[in-house]
Amino acid sequence: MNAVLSPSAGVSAPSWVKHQKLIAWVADIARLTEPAQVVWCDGSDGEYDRLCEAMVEAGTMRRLDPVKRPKSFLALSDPGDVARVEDRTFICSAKAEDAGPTNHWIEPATMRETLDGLFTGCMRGRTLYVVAFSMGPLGSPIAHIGVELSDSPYVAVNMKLMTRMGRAVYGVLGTDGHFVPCVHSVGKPLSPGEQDVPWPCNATKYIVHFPETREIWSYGSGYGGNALLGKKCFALRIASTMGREEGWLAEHMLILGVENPAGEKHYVAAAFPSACGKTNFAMLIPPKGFEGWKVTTIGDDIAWIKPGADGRLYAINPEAGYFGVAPGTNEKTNFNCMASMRSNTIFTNVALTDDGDVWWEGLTKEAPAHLIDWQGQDWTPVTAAATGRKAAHPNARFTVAATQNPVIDADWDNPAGVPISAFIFGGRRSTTVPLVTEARDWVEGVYMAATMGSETTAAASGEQGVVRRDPFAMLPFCGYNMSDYFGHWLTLGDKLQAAGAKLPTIFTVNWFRTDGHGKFVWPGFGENMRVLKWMLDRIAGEAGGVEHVFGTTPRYEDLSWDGADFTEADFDRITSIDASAWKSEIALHTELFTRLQHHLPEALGRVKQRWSERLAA
Ligand code: SAT
Ligand code: MN
Repeated sequence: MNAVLSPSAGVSAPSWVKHQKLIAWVADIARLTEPAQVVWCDGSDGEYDRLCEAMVEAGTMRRLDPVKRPKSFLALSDPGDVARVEDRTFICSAKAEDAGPTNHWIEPATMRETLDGLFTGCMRGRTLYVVAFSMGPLGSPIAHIGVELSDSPYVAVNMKLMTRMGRAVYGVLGTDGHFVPCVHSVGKPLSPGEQDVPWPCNATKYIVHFPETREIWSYGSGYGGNALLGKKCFALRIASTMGREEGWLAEHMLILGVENPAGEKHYVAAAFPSACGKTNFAMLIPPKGFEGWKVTTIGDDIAWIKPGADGRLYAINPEAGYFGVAPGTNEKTNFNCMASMRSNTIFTNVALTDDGDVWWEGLTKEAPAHLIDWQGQDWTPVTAAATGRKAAHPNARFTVAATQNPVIDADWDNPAGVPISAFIFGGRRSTTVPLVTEARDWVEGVYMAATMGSETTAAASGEQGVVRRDPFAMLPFCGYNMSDYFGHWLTLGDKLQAAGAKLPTIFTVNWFRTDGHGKFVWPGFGENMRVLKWMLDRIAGEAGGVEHVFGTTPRYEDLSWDGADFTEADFDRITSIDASAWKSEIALHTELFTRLQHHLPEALGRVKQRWSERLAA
């Protein structure tokens, strides 16, 4: 760690920073934001420990019990800063139509004026941390570099767990390498002598992207994707625009490896909206009856995918850690995740037990008799039953380095990436959408992904449980016009097919259908392995299914039920296709397409036409 006490005297960078433009930019931002000091993070363990210790002293984090949860911390956020703020997220392209109707657009010059006002002096009394990070394996041809300037030490330590961060990155950057500039402030300057609060933030929030200049500015929030700018801001919103220009894909997808007992291995990438179980799926443990099968994790949230020389699509996980939802996670739902966070973990907005450990809803069947809840208040099961108060916030998170995952894939850090055999798209739908469907071809697969709907979750602020269209699970994350994004997928598919490549097979899944009492019918978690195996068998041409209007869905006998007791009646309940529900569903597709009609690829309209005709027949 290298501190410079007087930014007004210029920013003197450590000797390992050789990039003059970067140094000049840091000086510019320091002049604008007026921090008390500038610290160039080297990414070392010592620096991490010092920053954590300082946050413990400041009351931002508390150290958990060193035996129960070694080297782990709990941070409780401001109750007004608990999730991504989609209504405060802006795509400031030169033209409104390039942001498209699904993004909030503000004309760039106007936004720059607003930001100038907000950022002037906004870091007074605070430290500006210079956080250089690589999204993807250091030096990988699929990776890209970002530099986040943040006045939050919580951001600095989370970035250390979530990315390849610090000194080594400057080696890759050299004297003139490209980086995405990311400026972040909690928006709470301190006057001389002013006492800081444990979780500084501002009621005014702006999460701003300039796709043309590949810049990110974030103000007012210290939480998750609002503040850890490598994640959704860079790796999805900015990267999706880069991918469109350069012929690759930045997707809201986990990547997992699956190996059968014969040692044959495939990689699949799967897109689900936030808080729909991507981390659980990425760390799945094959159930009884699947002895000899192995599932390994490349990534749990984001995939960057580029065509290789052989025409296949190769994926990396741009991140190096997990920022996962804690509530609902337990030894049964995700054993490997629980193992990952036994130590070296930062928890945010979970509850604190009396013996210095953490707890959240769903961790154990019975809640402890007393807790300190995520707002720092006393909590007991009795008062909770009366008031409905949750001990942990529903969007409470853990941050942990990927290397803590016992089932991390051997190639997770391979600069070349891993070849993708299948894409899976899933929403959270209590009705209508069957357990699994294989698309007949790339275009129909793109259609299915484009029209995906999902019930909203606590990952974003706003009403929960309402169905919204969430194309490719990218609705809040696409940095440009959604219709152009569909077009990009179609064009890439055409190009690869024309070159003779075999494209990944596209599937859609829905783990979330409920019975008449609102209970999930499909057990999910490890049992999803049965669906995964069916997909791989389909790719190998070895599994049956019934073709219907939208593609192919397995019959009961097409899945392997070894070790399971799932009845055919239940299977029918979650694979049945109700023609009248689908007519309404298609009407919602029409609504979506009307909204997205500017640049909407005609091929998608043709698929809808074909399906509607078949449904009517
Ligand atoms: O807050 S994050 O964007 O990092 C998490 C999520 O919404 O998936
Ligand atoms: Mn996500």
